[in-house]
Amino acid sequence: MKLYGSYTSPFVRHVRIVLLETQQAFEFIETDQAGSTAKSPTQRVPFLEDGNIFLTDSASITKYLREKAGQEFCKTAQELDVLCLVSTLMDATVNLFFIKRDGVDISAVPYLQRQAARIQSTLAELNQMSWPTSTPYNDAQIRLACFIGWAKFRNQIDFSIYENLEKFYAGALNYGHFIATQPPQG
Ligand SMILES: N[C@@H](CCC(=O)N[C@@H](CS)C(=O)NCC(=O)O)C(=O)O
Repeated sequence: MKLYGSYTSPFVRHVRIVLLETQQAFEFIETDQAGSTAKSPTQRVPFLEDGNIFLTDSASITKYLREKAGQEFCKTAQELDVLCLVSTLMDATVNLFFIKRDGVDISAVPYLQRQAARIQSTLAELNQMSWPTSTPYNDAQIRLACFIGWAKFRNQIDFSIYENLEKFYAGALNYGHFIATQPPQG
């Protein structure tokens, strides 16, 4: 099984944690933008090859790996909805990060302002939910921890007003597979 990705992507980190949790052997192929453009129609990472299976999104990859290991992926519609909220948040924040890196002033573009507002309203909603402070974590929770780790690593969000999320993240920092997959420091 080959996982294509980067060590900084929060989407890829979620998949790497699932691989560690389910103890499945895999080859990690570090892939930059040129590599994802050449190999995946989404031109994004992660993507996964397993024999003749080819998957292009972290959610379908996670479902595949859980089911391959005899586990469930998002047991309820509610858990799936929380995972979708985190995915939307992650997608909008990563998108703004790349756009800002290209030198665009996001305050000058109305749709990018909408993206920024979506990030804040989703964070506020997630901050009101109840989150565990230790393992076991479900996939929506693992994904949220990956998002917060990435947003801090890239200095994209000030979490000081999201106390509940900070508390959740502090707990996740004690989780072995989360520690083992952190983005390269320095
Ligand atoms: N929906 C995708 C999103 C993946 C994604 O946005 N990956 C980012 C890295 S964090 C990427 O490859 N971005 C490159 C680009 O947008 O060109 C998933 O869940 O796998």
